[in-house]
Amino acid sequence: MSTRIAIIGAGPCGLAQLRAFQSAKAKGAEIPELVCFEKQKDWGGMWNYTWRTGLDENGEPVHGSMYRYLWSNGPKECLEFADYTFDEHFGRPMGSFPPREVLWDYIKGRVEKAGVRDYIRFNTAVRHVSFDPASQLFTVSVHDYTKNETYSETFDYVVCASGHFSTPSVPYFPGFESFAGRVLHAHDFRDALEFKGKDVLIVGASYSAEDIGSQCYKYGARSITSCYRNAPMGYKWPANWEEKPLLKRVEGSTAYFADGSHKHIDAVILCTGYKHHFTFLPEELCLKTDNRLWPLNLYKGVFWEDNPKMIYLGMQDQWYSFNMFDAQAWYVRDVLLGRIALPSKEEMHAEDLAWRAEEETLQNAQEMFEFQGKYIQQLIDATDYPSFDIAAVNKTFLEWKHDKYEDIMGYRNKCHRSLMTGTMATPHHTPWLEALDDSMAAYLAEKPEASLKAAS
Ligand code: FAD
Ligand code: NA7
Repeated sequence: MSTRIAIIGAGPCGLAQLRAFQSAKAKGAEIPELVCFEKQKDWGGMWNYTWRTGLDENGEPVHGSMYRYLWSNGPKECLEFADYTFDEHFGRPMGSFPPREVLWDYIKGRVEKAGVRDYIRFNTAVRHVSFDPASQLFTVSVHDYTKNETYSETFDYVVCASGHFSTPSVPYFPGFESFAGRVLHAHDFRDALEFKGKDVLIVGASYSAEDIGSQCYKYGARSITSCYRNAPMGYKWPANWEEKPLLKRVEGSTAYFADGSHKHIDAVILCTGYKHHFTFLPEELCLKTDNRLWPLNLYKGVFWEDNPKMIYLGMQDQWYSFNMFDAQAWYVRDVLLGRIALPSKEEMHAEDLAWRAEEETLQNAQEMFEFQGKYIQQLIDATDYPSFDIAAVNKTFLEWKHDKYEDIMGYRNKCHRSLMTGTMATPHHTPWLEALDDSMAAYLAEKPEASLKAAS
């Protein structure tokens, strides 16, 4: 029987793995049999928006954490695929921070061109994975919701690409059970218009806090109060946005903070991050980590050291995203094709620990994205993934960070240059704060739609 590889998830990581193998096949290599299991009905992972919250139509936990009106929070030039550029997909320059639907279209364009959809079994959730040391095979048990049928198959390798921004991390604060308004986690946030005219409390101080608070501001919340555990975000917020130290408790509609202050609030949005959560994996194969740049026990950030036939993609906290997933997927492919040999377990672990030691010295954002860039460089140097100028991507990240500190509601109006093609982004027709329609049609239109112009 030929070598069989199970890929769990058809988000950007799972699709990167399929594309990596397909590109080797296109160059004449013999590739293993690939089966990608995806519990949703379509591909794109997080970028495939769902209005649902809680359980999906099959009773599975809803995967999606993305919300309406979400625009890229980093420059698209930093995540661009090196083998499929924005120019190739859209045939024209555009802004640097496109809305979700535009990026979803871009992700889909590459895999449609590669013709890898037939490898994917949609509407099929992975329920359990086990490994038999005697046969050296994995058994993967899944439920196919189209046929309403559970079945198992055996594989030589498992690539876990199920994402790690889906299972919410939900802290408790005293008084929540009797709070007068709504308490929700960022995972269940869908439409900022729900909070129009309301006093919103955001707990957390990272990407979700910053962006969900900005969404609420943009779509007309009366006030935003964000509170932090360790350090404030420290941007120049609009007049109706205040940063406070951590929430202590709520009573009725009043929130009390660690500095002794209190404030009226109508709703609490917990932007408190996500858990790496793999209900389908047994203890001996299960990655346990918090959200950080160097999770331990993964050689090259991907191979489970105790059993390197078990592979994880995209488990790091992300400055880099799509092109990092590609770098990982190409490297994994070349190991699985026998082009790169893995060292001994001891050597793998020593290298892993050295990366972790370096990660622990990182002091600021610049050092962090440079660290991740160095990691990616090492991976792409080992494969035929098209090389790109990582130092220049790091420079773009730095400009973006600077732009955010200058103008947190305006950084998305800035334009950056593609490091793949040299194409300079062009300003979007409407400043982000005024662009209320995030559809791809509105974004790609030459001018704002008449109805929106009339409304402004
Ligand atoms: P995912 O995109 O999460 O895909 C995982 C896939 O696995 C899903 O399709 C899921 O259905 C499937 N799956 C999970 N469990 C199972 C199972 N048991 N069986 C079968 N299938 C399963 N990144 C950026 O670069 N720019 C941004 O602007 C940005 N914004 C973000 C905003 C939000 C709100 C969130 C949550 C994330 C954002 N990200 C952003 C990060 C984003 O997670 C990555 O861009 C990317 O989607 C990660 O890809 P992935 O394939 O690892 O995971
Ligand atoms: P992150 O980046 O993991 O950040 C989680 C935030 O939540 C961070 O500020 C944490 O505080 C805070 N947090 C976590 N637990 C608590 C408790 N118990 N109390 C208070 N604050 C807490 O997750 P995000 O959702 O922001 O971003 C994840 C992805 O989604 C990212 O890729 C984005 O692009 C979208 P800390 O700063 O550690 O004190």
